[in-house]
Amino acid sequence: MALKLYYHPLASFCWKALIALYENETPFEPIIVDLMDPASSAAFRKIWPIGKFPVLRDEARDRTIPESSIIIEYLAQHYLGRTGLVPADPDLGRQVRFRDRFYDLYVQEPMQKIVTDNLRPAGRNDPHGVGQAKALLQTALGMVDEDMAAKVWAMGDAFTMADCAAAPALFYADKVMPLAETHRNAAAYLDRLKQRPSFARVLEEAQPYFKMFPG
Ligand SMILES: N[C@@H](CCC(=O)N[C@@H](CS)C(=O)NCC(=O)O)C(=O)O
Repeated sequence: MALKLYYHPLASFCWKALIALYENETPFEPIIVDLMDPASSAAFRKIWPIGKFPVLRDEARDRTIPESSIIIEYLAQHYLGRTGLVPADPDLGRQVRFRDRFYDLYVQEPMQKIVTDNLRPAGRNDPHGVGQAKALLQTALGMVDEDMAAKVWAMGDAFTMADCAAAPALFYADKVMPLAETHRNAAAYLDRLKQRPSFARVLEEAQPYFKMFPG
């Protein structure tokens, strides 16, 4: 198998890469990394010393591709399928990349800050940082709600990398700040994402691991 994906089925950034792979039914070998297991973690750090996943390995081209957005760009470039994910048009491409950045930096990262604070040792919590993350998440979700008032997907009718980023970001944001009552358009968008077969498959595969979620 040319492509290998190093990932964990519960990890939100890994979901981005999985959605892109499943969208186009791109064949790959899934390699689950268990960061709690010293051997699995050490083996993974040999591939990517930063130790964050997802990481794609393309044996055919002898390339190691870290970072979820870069993985999706790489797939769009070398393993193009029926869902383009990153439009070739420069202006549309920039808009997709902006929305991808928006969901990663202003939804997913503050959500992670809030969730991972629950994993800190007793007495080492960061209430100030969590407060800042909640305020940023609130602002970002308000913007998503406005942006999604009249669109099916983040870019309109076409499903793109921006939706790959939005799906995990909104799924987990909804766990820490429920959307249904306050952000109806964002909640409806999340429902559409959950029904998209690529994301539905990711969620189904994550089911056995949800008990590990520190919410
Ligand atoms: N900017 C990176 C972020 C990757 C990231 O934060 N991954 C998390 C899982 S969702 C991770 O590896 N966490 C383990 C750790 O930080 O030790 C990307 O887009 O791939």
